[in-house]
Amino acid sequence: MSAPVVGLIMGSDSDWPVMGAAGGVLDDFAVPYEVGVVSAHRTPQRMLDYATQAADRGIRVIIAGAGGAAHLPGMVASATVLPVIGVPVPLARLDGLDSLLSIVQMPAGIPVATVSIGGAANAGLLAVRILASGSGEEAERLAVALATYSAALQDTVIGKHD
Ligand code: RP5
Repeated sequence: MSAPVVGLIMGSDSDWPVMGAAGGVLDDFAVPYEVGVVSAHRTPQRMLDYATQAADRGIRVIIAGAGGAAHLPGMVASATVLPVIGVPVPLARLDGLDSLLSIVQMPAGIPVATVSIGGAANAGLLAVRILASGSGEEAERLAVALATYSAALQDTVIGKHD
């Protein structure tokens, strides 16, 4: 078992039905990852510890999902220099617009790559792309796998109405 290179975290276990799609993509690309519940509001010290220690543990990309007052991705991004991908999790009220705005409106200097509301699969793919943009055998393997994935994606639309 390889050490995890992606940290997949969320504000609550209730986010998993959405965030699981990111894990599914990472599984598909055989990218080792860890999963954890880290809440900006309920476990602030745990969140800071996670963010400040992740790089030293070998994590290269963090995917952080939260709903409502979704401060987790931004707060984590403020305490690490790792790339952070934010996933706005839709809750019963406001359909995730609150989550989206909480995550996307970051002040200059603290970037969070925000995907669409509920867009955890794209968060997983973006993490794979970030890892593929590096150097070395693993990056090359992922680049080839992404090219294969993209080619297969074309087949899902081409010829459907020809
Ligand atoms: C957020 O509050 C979590 O990310 C979750 O989306 C939302 C609700 O959490 P629970 O009350 O279901 O634990 O912090």
